[in-house]
Amino acid sequence: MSGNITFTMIKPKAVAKGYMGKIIDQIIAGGFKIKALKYTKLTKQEAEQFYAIHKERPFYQGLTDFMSSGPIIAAVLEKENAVEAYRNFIGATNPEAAAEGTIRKLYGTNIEANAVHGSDSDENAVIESNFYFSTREWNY
Ligand code: IDP
Ligand code: MG
Repeated sequence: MSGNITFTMIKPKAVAKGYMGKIIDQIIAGGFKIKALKYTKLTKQEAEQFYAIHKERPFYQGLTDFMSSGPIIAAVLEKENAVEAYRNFIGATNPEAAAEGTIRKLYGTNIEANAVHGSDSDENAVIESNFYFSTREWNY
């Protein structure tokens, strides 16, 4: 089961620009099934906890300020080989380097405000899903 799920967020800038409907449409059209979905906002402390793995990186303060700056969409997605499939689907971290037609290329503003998050491993997909949702909300 865990090999078939990934976790995503639509980041504050993309929500603020009104792209959430278009991005959700693209995710569904890409064959990802939505298992759980939430419109919410992170506190600075929650953003720091979510991105704790990056706390030594120079962009950590800016990233966690940004991620707590406005509402986001959190979602658990299901597809075969979901983590790798979704990372390929959304494009490279830097929207300028992302492939044409990908969500980050179409809706990203810059390397920080790159429209969406995607889990980097099956283990982190579970941890990140559990960060936002109770197990019964996504693991059914
Ligand atoms: P990923 O989202 O493609 O997995 P990570 O390296 O895990 O990329 O970085 C997490 C997030 O941190 C990125 O999605 C982006 O929002 C932000 N980020 C990564 N590198 C930079 C940078 O060099 N400057 C500013 N923000 C960055
Ligand atoms: Mg990452």
